[in-house]
Amino acid sequence: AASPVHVTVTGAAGQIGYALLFRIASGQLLGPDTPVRLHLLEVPQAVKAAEGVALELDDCAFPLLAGIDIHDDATEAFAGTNVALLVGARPRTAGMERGDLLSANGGIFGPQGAAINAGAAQDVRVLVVGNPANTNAFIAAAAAPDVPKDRFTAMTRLDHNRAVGQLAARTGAPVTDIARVTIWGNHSATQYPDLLHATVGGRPALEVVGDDAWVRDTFIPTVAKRGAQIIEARGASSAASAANAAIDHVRTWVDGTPAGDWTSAGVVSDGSYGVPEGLVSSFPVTSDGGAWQIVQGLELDGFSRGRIDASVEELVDEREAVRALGLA
Ligand code: NAX
Repeated sequence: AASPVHVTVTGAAGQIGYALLFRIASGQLLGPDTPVRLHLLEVPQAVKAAEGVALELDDCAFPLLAGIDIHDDATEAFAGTNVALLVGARPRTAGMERGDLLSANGGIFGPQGAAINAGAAQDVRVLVVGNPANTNAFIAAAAAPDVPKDRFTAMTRLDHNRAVGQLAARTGAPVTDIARVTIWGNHSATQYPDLLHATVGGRPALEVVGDDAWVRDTFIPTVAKRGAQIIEARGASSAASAANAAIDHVRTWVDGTPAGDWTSAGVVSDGSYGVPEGLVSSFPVTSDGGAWQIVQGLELDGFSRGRIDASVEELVDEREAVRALGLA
């Protein structure tokens, strides 16, 4: 039998963790032939709850689950890990300024990046889900100078999947007919969900939709503010859909993108599309099963350029704030 792949999940006792761990253990993250060993990282006060989740995982008797370790120490949790899902973060609470939020999260993602640098496996792949995801990934990558920068990613796959869902609903096409949707920029309300290059059944999506006002006034804000709509309706933030997107992100990274299509992920910019090098920004990306590649050569109209620039400006501001705080 294959030896187990080590998967670390932080925030394991949280609501995304609860939706994520059972899917990983059932084989949906790495496929039906790959046993996994889970490492759950929590803050000390949530370790007991994480132990409860582990009891439930035991009770599933998953054939692929090769073991569970529970940690409250990042160095131990990331030792030897192949896939690191950084879900736990400090949420913004009432009265908290952005500086406070970045500083609290810097105190989490800096040490976790350092722990990954110190002990993760050579082939480690990191996905940051915890918000502000792009900048948390930037902080973690900065704290891991020996790990190639392209191993650090931030999740915009939920935004991508939301965009695919909205386009399918509008056009009546099955989601499998939709390709080349892109999320650009920050995982925040400034993100740019882009249909310029998208296709529906091989035809240009904008032509199939035939209504620029819908794209601008309905599609973009619906996708960008979907998180708030979920909170309003459910009384809690997206959890199962976020876990699903994390699964999709890693699965696509490891298995590769289908020919002719791409997905969206926050990756460290190489300067493509004028996004300053080093920022973790969402781009259209392909994978060959190894590393993400930013799709090159897409033509952008003035509207798209403006939307991308606005979101990237927010990322630049976050980077400056993080630097001013001495976090990266
Ligand atoms: P919960 O508050 O339910 O769970 C978070 C868990 O993280 C808690 O159990 C907490 O104890 C733990 N935690 C906090 N600090 C930690 C640390 N230093 N080490 C290990 N664990 C730690 O939040 P949940 O709903 O699960 O959301 C988790 C994060 O995902 C939040 O930051 C949230 O904003 C973010 N999201 C990101 C999305 C994305 O698309 N990138 C979408 C969904 C979600 O909003």
